[in-house]
Amino acid sequence: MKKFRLMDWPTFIASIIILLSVIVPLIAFPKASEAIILRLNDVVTGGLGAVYLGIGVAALLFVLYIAFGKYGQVTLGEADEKPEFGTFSWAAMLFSAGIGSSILYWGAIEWVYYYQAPPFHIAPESEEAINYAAAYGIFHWGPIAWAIYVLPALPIAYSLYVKKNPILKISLTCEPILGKYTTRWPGKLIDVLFIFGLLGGAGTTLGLGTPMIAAGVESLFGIDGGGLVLRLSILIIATVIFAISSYSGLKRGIRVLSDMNLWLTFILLAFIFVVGPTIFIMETTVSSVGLMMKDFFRMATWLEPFGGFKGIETTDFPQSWTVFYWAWWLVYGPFIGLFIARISKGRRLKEVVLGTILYGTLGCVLFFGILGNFGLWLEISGTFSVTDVLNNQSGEAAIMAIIGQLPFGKLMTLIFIITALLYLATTFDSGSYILASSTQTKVDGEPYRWNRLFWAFALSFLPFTLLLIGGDDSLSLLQTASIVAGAPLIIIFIMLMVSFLRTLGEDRIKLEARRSAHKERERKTLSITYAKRDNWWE
Ligand code: NM2
Repeated sequence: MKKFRLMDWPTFIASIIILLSVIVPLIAFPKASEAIILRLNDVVTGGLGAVYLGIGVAALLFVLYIAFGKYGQVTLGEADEKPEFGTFSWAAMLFSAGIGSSILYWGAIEWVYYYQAPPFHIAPESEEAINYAAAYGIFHWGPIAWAIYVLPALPIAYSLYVKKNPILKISLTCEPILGKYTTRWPGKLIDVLFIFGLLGGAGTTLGLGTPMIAAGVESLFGIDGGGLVLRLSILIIATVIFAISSYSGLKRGIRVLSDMNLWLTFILLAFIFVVGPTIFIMETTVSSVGLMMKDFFRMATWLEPFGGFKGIETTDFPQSWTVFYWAWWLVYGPFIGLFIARISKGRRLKEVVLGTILYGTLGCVLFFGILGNFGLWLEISGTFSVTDVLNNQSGEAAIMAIIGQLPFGKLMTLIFIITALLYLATTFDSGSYILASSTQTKVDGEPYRWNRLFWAFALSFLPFTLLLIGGDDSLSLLQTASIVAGAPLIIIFIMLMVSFLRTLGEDRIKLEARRSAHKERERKTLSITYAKRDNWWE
């Protein structure tokens, strides 16, 4: 059968088995499974907390080393190649690919959690708590997060444009370590773990995004307690949308959707900025960026090891937040890495690293600065108590209450939920594309349609189940999906770093050998070029 010829059955089947082995017990024994999952969360975040934070710092240091070290000037393509996309559209694509509906969720209410249960044993709702409430979100969506995204992009892009391997599988990027095992079970295991990771990350995203859109629909039409049925219907509608776009490979359609998305986002943020407390927003954003920079390494490494000793309180802040976030960014890392790689042809490694970190962080700062600080202002100015809504109802109700406080509240709610839906669609359209590619031995033009369609639905299985069983602790349950699925990604990231250094080193040695086999003069030029950090590899 022509439609199945290029399938990588072991990877495909193993991924489905793992997915089912999570979903079936969840449906069959919801209560017991929930308890096990939450326990797993404690074990992973408690036991691997230091490893997660370590890999975050390591990712940042690694990409900075690539950017500023001797490889920074390596061009992804021919030596004199110019970037395929202009910097503005590159930055815009990078941001909208890497960010999904979740930034609407957390951008709006992350501060509420930190305000009520602050880090560093600060008194809740105090002035210090407000400072950190505004700054910590920016940290969790800041330089380390984007370093986790850009790290996989580097070896993938290098392999695509310098080595000219058409690569759509993460295992192939580990070839320098795996050698002939790349296409055998170790390589397949890596692909399966990547797939499992992405399914977990998608579980978190859809599990948060769906109730948020449902809450928006409820507030728009004044229905109360649409509840589970409404949520599940919205999840199904969202899935059908990205199944259709992924099936028909509507390249142009998806581009139109992304453009629309950027415009809607822009309108939303600009509107809040102008009609909201503009000066408060500006001042708080600037102060928060400053506080984040001042405390950067403290935030990046804080794990409260002394909690429980000498009566010192344990808050679990780092485990509930920083570890969760790094896991969530990790599971999306290789997926977004493929995308960043695809749009970065002709750029230098240094530009890719610094561009991603800078523009990515900047975009998130705008979201948290405008959307988040508007909510914060409502709260501390006494205009409207967001904390009340969060504590007595839910996170998604709090988000909609914030948006509802704006002039033209209904219209803004509509824009907000359309934006969220579009973000989900664009994220998962490309998600199913990548999952389909990862389960084929080769991709002939595009992965098979049926395969793409399959993954579009498979992406929703886990969130569907989680929504179904999610009780009072549904946030922890959703966070756990990323945290547990993210653990194996730590090893993959280490392999990516080692592989990439090895490839760069080998290519450099090969190049030098080739050159010294030529003339002595070449050699001199090389060292001069080297000194200039020019394009030595060509
Ligand atoms: N990250 C950016 O919006 C999304 O859920 C996709 C989520 C990793 C927290 C990405």
